[in-house]
Amino acid sequence: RPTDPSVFQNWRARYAVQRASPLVCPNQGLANELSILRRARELEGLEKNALAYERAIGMIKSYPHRITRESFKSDISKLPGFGGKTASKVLEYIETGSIPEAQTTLTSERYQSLSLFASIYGIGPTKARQFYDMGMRSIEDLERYYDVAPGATLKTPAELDEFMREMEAEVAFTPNGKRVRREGTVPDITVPVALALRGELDAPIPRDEVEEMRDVVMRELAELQPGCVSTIVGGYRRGKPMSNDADIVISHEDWEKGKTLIPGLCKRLCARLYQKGLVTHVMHLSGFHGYNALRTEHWDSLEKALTVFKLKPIPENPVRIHRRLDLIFALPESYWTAVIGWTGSKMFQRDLRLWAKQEKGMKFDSVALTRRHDTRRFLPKSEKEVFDILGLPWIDPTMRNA
Ligand code: DCP
Ligand code: MG
Repeated sequence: RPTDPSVFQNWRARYAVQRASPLVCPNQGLANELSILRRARELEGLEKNALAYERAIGMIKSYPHRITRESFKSDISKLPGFGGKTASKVLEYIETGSIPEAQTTLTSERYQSLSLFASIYGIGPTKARQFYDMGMRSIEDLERYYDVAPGATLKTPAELDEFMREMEAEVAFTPNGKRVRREGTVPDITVPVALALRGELDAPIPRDEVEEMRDVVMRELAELQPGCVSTIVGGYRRGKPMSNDADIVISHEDWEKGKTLIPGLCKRLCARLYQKGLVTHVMHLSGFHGYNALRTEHWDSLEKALTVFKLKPIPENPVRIHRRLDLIFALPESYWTAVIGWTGSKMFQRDLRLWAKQEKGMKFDSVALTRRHDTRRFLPKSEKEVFDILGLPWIDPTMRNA
């Protein structure tokens, strides 16, 4: 279904969900420079400031012409969010082809260390600043701190084995309602694993490998539970030629049976993939409610597994490396909101929530679309239906790169 033509004309609109935002825009150089400033603010914990830049970048991504001195004056300067500071940066770019502050930022030791630290999965801006304040500057400093040998081929910790055993036990026991295992009891292995595997996890994943990962996962899932459906989401779905991870949203084709078949399945799939050596590490599991998960009236969330995955070597592809893989399980009634939420971009998703709340009196998130005044829940049967309910023109995933 092609993008509604009106959204290409709609570049003045306030919400990113009203505009088409291609992966690469006519002013990509400017967007990239502004992104450095946005990232710098984010790393410094200046959230509001970062968001202001992100909004401005989003507007620029939807502008269909090259920005010149003239079009800046007639169009861009009139857009929301292009007041004093942002406007002066855009003007600098128009005059010189770069933004001086962005260039100084790139060469500053602080920015370099903070962005290096925060490039490790599991380290956010706050932790990165703490490390910097402790005097740490390099990856070697991080390795010493976490006691990870350089270039270590990390063995899965014994705790993880124990955890996976427990997990299987729980799955076997829950139908009797005997055991509840609470979240958060697994040791947090995220940063040490991400650090040890960083050379591999840093490498971008081409589209055909993302597809291969999905095929392998779904083949294993079919052995556990026939009739499951899936959509590859994230940057892949927005058309990125290379992704930093693979994100897959999974549900069941049968709207009724899915309500009881989906809960608990994420864990069982993880255990199976782990036994087969396909999932090598489980960084995080969430959205589980013990055996409550099987009492569907209380099951109102998504089950997520953030994992490290490694395909088996094949003759055509003898060398395989570790990849980040996120699995998201949704009940059929949550499937399309989950697909939209996880397709992103982050900006698109944020404005979707805002649009729903401010313009439609609704609440959108990855789990459900509801009307605020009476909490009536909509049950969309397609992605298009979600857009229709929200009164939005259809935007193809490849035009959601705000
Ligand atoms: N998302 C979400 N909730 C989270 C994490 C992500 O709703 N807890 C959404 C926003 C993202 C999308 O899911 O746009 C995928 O997240 P990624 O971090 O994987 O980002 P992308 O897939 O967009 O890019 P890439 O993975 O290539 O870096
Ligand atoms: Mg992704």
